[in-house]
Amino acid sequence: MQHWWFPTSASSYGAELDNLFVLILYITGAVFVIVEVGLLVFLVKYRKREGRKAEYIEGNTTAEIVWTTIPAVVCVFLGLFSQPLWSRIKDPARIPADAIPLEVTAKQFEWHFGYPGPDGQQGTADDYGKRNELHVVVNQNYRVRLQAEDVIHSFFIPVFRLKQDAVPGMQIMAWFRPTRTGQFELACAELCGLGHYRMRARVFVHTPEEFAAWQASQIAPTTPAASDTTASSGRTAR
Ligand SMILES: [Cu+2]
Repeated sequence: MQHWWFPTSASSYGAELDNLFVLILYITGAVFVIVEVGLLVFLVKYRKREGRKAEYIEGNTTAEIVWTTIPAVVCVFLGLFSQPLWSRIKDPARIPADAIPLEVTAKQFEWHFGYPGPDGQQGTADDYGKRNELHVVVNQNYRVRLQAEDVIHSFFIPVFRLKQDAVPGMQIMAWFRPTRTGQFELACAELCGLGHYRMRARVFVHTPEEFAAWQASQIAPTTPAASDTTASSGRTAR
């Protein structure tokens, strides 16, 4: 289900994560309202009044058991209930086998995307790289190997509902399948220095034909590069 107050959901698991978010919001929201209303009612009901003495209460075991058990049950339920979805999204062993590998390197303050080229394999001669532009094909699985060169960054594509820290010295896997064509935002979601606010990239979700045309323009050195500033560094040796 698409919730009107969320950004567009554009990945295979986006809608399920949104539903989980809303479920947790309903539960915690209900608790919030009950607690705040109770607080206000008690404030008024037990306010200072002439002729009424304050009472000394030592505690109420029944009440304590109830207000400990209910949150514990709710938390354990939410943990068990959400586990299958999180494991499908985050478990590296469950990344779809046909996923295309992408190398993503974060550094102050930019993103570098290493593409496997037409052969779909990383580490071959037809690989190419692009700064701050992530180009993918709609309805295709992608496997991202995330690395950071300097400090901790966070790879965040809101419309995909994908957020994953990039940690120096670690190679962290993530995956996604875009379900909507268009241009979206990728932002660093971990305060990583003075330029953090501008550490963003654009995500282009293409049709297969559009992607093929874009990829051809990246590989053929004779093709005139686009006039934007990132184009000059479009090809890097890897
Ligand atoms: Cu960053």
